[in-house]
Amino acid sequence: MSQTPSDSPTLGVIGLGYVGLPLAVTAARAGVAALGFDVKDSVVETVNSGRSHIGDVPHQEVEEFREKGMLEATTDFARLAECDVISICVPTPLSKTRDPDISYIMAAGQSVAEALRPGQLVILESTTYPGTTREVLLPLFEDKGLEVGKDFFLCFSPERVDPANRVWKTHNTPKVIGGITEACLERGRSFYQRFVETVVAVSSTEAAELTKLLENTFRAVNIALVNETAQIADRLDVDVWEVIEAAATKPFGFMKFTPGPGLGGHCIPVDPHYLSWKMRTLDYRARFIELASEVNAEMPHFVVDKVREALNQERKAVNGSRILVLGVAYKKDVDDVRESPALDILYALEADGGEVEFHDPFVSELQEDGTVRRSVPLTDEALEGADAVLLLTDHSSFDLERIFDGSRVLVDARNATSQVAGARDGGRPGAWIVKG
Ligand code: SAJ
Repeated sequence: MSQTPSDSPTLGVIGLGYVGLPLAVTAARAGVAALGFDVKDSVVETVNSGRSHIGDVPHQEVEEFREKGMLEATTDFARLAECDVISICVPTPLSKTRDPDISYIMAAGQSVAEALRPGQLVILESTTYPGTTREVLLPLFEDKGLEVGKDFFLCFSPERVDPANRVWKTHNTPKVIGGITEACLERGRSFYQRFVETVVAVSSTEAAELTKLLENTFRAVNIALVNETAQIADRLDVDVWEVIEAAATKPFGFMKFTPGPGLGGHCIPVDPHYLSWKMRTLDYRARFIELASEVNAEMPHFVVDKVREALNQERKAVNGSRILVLGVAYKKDVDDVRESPALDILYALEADGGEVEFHDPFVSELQEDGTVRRSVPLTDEALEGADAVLLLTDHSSFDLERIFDGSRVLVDARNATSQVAGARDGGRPGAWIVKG
């Protein structure tokens, strides 16, 4: 690592994923040397070779900061002692029983505790339940005999990365931060102000933790609302997307969300459960979160029923039919299939005897229970040979006219082909079964 100017701290980033790597390169761009820590040798080797494994970070950015000696990656967590600021950006998934799994935070916290030295500022960025910073991380550090707010500083600042978002990046997305003490908050605020345009201070780490969970619960609940509206509209034979577009003309008091095949990603389907779990320990039921989860989980079944209905109109059963799924990523223009509802739909159709293939330009293969499925090329034969084509992820690169014209039966779970359907004889814009 190059010797950074004494007035510029070295930032340690634990977890070089879709949050950590953008954070590291954003800091490096502002002249803050970044030392990335990851448990995966492959990630460390990729970064140190000047390449990026994260879609939102171009290779040349990693290469540039490597060459300038402003970015390095390591698996040696003892080097945390070199860092003046340490940001923890590790996954916070759910366990098999859908409870919070903070094992990654605990592991990172242990590593930080072992290397902790006076003067360091530690910031937890991973989304977690209110109380984690104070109840889980702080004791690990105080066990070292150091005093928070005096010898070391501890904050929570939620990450707000929206994968594939071309407008809102780490540097221009307002950053909320809360400290264990006022001195902690000041250290955290002044650090982020070096490379984040807007820093929003709140009064505690719990307030910052709950802010993030409100943001993502807001999305999960509103997505569930439009998904329920979609099921209501379907029973009323009304085009739900037309209704949503009309409602979105209201210049105040409404925010547009769109129905889809369900709720995917490693954040929105997961984060609210951290809050509902915490509330159960405080003998309170977070009903909106639980209800939203139920409604969103209905959508894969709703879509499978639409495929069944579309085939039935052709006097075919799912069993034995060839079904081509277009897009398995959890949302457009990303390569992530975590919690993707497309997988539930694909496996359900297979369980019903469907001969299912998928094409996704971002996802080359799926591995499930030892079975590997590979993305097939989107050829005319693949489209015409399918008894039903099912569009689940509306990647921007999809040629929607070709897909519509080449399909005998087309079920569209994203209303992506509505315009094409409206311009074609027999097309049904705004329906789920847009052709056939
Ligand atoms: N979805 C819908 N209808 C909508 C919006 C989303 O069905 O109107 C679906 C998507 O297809 C996807 C899921 O919900 O399967 C989640 O989509 P998302 O874009 O809300 O979730 P993420 O995980 O890609 O990113 C979100 C961030 N997104 C936005 O703010 C737009 C943000 O909430 C967080 O910064 C991020 O999760 C995180 O890390 O928490």
